[in-house]
Amino acid sequence: MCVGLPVAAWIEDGEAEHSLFRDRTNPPHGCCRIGGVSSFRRILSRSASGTLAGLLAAFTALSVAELVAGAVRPAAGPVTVVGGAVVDRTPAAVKDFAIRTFGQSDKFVLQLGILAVVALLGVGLGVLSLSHRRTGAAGVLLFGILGSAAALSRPDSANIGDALPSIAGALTGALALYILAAKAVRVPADADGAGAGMWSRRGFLAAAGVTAVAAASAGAVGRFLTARQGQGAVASRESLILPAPASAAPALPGGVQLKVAGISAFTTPNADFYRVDTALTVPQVDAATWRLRIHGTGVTRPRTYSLDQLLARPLIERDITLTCVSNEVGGPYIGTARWLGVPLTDLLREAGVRRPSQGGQADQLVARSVDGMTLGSPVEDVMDGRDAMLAVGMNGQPLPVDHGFPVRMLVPGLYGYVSACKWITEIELTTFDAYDPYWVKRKWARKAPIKTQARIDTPKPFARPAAGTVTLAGVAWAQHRGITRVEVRVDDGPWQDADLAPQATADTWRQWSFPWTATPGGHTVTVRATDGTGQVQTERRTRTIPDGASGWHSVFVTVT
Ligand SMILES: Nc1nc2c(c(=O)[nH]1)N[C@H]1C(S)=C(S)[C@@H](COP(=O)(O)O)O[C@H]1N2
Ligand SMILES: [Mo]
Repeated sequence: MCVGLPVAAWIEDGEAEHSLFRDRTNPPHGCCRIGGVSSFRRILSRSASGTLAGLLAAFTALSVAELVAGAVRPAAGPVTVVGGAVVDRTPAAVKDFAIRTFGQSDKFVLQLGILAVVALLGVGLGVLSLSHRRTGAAGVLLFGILGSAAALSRPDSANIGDALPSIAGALTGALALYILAAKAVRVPADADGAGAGMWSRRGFLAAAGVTAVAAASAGAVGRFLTARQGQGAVASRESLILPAPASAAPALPGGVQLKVAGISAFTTPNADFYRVDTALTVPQVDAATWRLRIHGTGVTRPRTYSLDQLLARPLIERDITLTCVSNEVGGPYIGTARWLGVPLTDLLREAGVRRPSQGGQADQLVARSVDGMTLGSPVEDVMDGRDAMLAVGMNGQPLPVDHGFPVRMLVPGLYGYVSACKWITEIELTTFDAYDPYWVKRKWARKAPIKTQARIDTPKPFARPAAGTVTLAGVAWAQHRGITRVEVRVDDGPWQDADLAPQATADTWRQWSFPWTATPGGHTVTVRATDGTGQVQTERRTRTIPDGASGWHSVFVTVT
């Protein structure tokens, strides 16, 4: 290595590379021109500059795309649209695995994965572009075309403008790669001595630095514009004043919340409420421009409502427990909130819709969200007198943006994926024969009433409680049928009745506890519930797909 040059080692390597070219015509001079080592350094140095050029080109492409997306439509950004396409095509088993492994960070992990793939592609194209500059740049453009195709095929894609972010990003990225690759391979024609090589290397580094700074600024401005687009939604949410309900929620009976450490809160705070959806960027809906359209088969009076029109109607307030079909036995995707909303049956009746059992033509209600998600519910269930609603409030607050602001649907007793459309904007009456909504296209069941389940909240699996009285406690649910009994079994012993907290309503979960006289050693405790129809929860274990997990929850503990 040539000592004495005040630059980083890999720049010296670059210098060695250029010197090596000259070695063919000039006698070697300096200190480190031994063939094997130098050509190794040369390759290393070439791949280092190719790698850097490719990474910067990818970074430039994504940042410019985010900038344009921020100006046009944030949801049309390449990471979001490609992520959305991946989510839509992910087989149920992989999705289940992702939810199990990464929980609610699954989307973050997906985005990191996409960035990693883009970085790798960038590196590949960067190294390629050192020898094939045009091909490298063309490669970037090709990914731009793929990105814009993904953008245009998203269900919420409104117009051709959604292709712009990917196109603009790819054009800039390709240009950056072309220029950087040119600088990276340039050998000064009349170079004489080590200095000239170093200067061309400096030219590359300077270009790389400028590119990095420009790309980072574009990305930052993009972020800023995206945040500003969301402010309309945030501001309209903050200024929304919820009307008082015409029909308030029945007061919760005293004691619905057991005083046992480690048991779930009866009412789940909004911040702790589980979230399950396919949205990579949460839809930011401005309440002022939001509309709900009701139309379709058997609708004699199609109508479109604004939020103010909905809020002017008599509202109901109800405690309802919502559950996700992807909840494993003992899983966390369940929560209870006090919801405020417009009774859905009233709106449907006004539109002329009748239940199928009363001669109505439509047996499926398809709800559509602003991001193109579709969820289908049985019209019979929605209109059978239960408190199906278009919710605007959650625990005294306007709906949080994550939970569907400004309006979401809820049907007590049905899993979320067949009832609980967030960011709803359209209700279409149709038939189960005529239309399969999003999850049904992906092999989930057309109809999915919530299965009876009991969960042990405390003790936690593998806990080591002290011998003596150990309080087993948890929740049980069978929405719209209610819970009438919970039983506990220790190891292979007899089933014993747990103590039940009062039932708030048939649409909410119910807490239970059991004072267990625990003896030292390993024990398995199991719980099962009986619903309001007298049906005992089945022992048969099923997977979550196609219509929800069944089986008993048990926990192994070691009593000390
Ligand atoms: N627009 C939209 N609504 C949706 C979904 C979705 O992916 N997109 N997921 C559904 C599912 S599977 C469930 S379980 C509930 C979850 O509601 P939460 O996130 O408020 O808990 O929302 C439902 N509504
Ligand atoms: Mo769900």
